[in-house]
Amino acid sequence: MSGRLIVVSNRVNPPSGDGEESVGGLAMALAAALKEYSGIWFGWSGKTTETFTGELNVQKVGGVTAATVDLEEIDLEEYYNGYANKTLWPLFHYRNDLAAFDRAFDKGYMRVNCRFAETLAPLIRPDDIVWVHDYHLIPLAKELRALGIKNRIGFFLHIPWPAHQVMVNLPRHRQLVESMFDYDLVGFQTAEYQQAFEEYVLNEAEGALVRPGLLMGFGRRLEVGAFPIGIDAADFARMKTSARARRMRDLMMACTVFRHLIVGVDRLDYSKGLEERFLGFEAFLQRNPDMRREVLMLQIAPVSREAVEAYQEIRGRLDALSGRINGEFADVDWAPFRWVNRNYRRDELAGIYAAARVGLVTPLRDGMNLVAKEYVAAQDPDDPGVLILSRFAGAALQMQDALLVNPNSPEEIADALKRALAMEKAERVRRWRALFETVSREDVSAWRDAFVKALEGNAESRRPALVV
Ligand code: ADQ
Repeated sequence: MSGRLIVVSNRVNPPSGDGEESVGGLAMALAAALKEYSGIWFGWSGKTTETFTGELNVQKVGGVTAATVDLEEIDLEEYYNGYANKTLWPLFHYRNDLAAFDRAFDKGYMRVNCRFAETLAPLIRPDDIVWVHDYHLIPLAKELRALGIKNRIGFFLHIPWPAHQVMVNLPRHRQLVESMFDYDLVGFQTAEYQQAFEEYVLNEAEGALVRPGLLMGFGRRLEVGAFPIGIDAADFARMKTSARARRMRDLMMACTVFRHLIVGVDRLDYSKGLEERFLGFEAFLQRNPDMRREVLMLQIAPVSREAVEAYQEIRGRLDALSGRINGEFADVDWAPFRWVNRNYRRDELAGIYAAARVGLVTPLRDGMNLVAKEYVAAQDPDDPGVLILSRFAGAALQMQDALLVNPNSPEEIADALKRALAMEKAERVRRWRALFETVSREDVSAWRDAFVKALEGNAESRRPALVV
């Protein structure tokens, strides 16, 4: 690559590199990408000011150049908590019932995308390529083009693209999708989401599929593709043998002597299927009295997006449910369930995964799900645990050797738990090897390289809009 890579995402939070990284698969993946190429990571600082100044703060964090800008409180309300997390997130995760449609959110979203573009544009040099991330910034390319930026710009969506009939619930859905045609390349996590996008364009935008990966719509052309994100598998493998990871593993082993640990690790989010998962564990305990004392379930779920009501509500329901399960089954010397709402260092998480006989990953919808991949990467090759995975996680397409379940069914989760706990070592090893092979091969570098290559290879595609 001759120029630089400019990565743009809502938050800029490069990991410090000491294992104490922040939550969110995105941050990890982007930092890995930027270390490889020289470049800049641009986005919101996480701070608010009284009035927007557009002042840039540039610093090096963990080997990555971060350029950040502060936003106003109202931006946070309308753009971040509003349009991004109260409108697009629920809708794209098939929770139309939780989606709020409010024109003020819409305006705030457009305003922040415009502010981002105005602050970013002066940083862009002619040879740079720009890689924009996620649902917060869909119209960014349109704003950059309006300012005369002609560079190659790609967009990657980390969350699902919903079915056509779901997408049309969004007021002004056409404007939003049309703005995606200002990118040179739009990437999705899976071929399924790509197809859903294509179907929308064919039906709503007088579209046509010119060839696989090349779409016409709104009288313009757009390259699309599926780029499943992975984890930094090599780094994870190194981390799992670290002293801290081993200490954590030993600690977990010590609290589960004669028992099997079942682990779930998720941001506290209604898309992660936590209620159904808790009910699945409860059903397992109810139906298998002889196995009750043989298991401990640990669910780690740090709170997120606390300013959004739906997140406060689900937390309340989960607190009650975890209390009910322990109240129902615990004994004086034993409780079946541990519910923990804090963050852990990544090396500690690796140790926790390693100690768990079952990784329970059951989102109702998930763009990819990196926890499933981390769980696999952390296992002992000679005595690995079993991954139970939702068929509605993007990861399920690559991880067919997991026990795949319908996350809406607590009974199916209970059955899968029983099967996982009874699984012979030979089968566990066979399944794990296939999973580990995929997780190692299709890792974060493969994802990044495939996307950047596709975006670069697309150099000649900025042609004048075609009128049909
Ligand atoms: P998320 O919805 O955040 O990501 P996920 O892919 O599972 O979901 O990534 C979560 C990350 O946070 C993992 O790396 C995990 O280790 C970490 N994490 C979770 N709980 C933690 C805790 N208590 N302490 C420390 N770390 C914790 C979005 C999309 C996903 C998509 C990713 C990447 O929703 O579908 O896979 O982006 O594209």
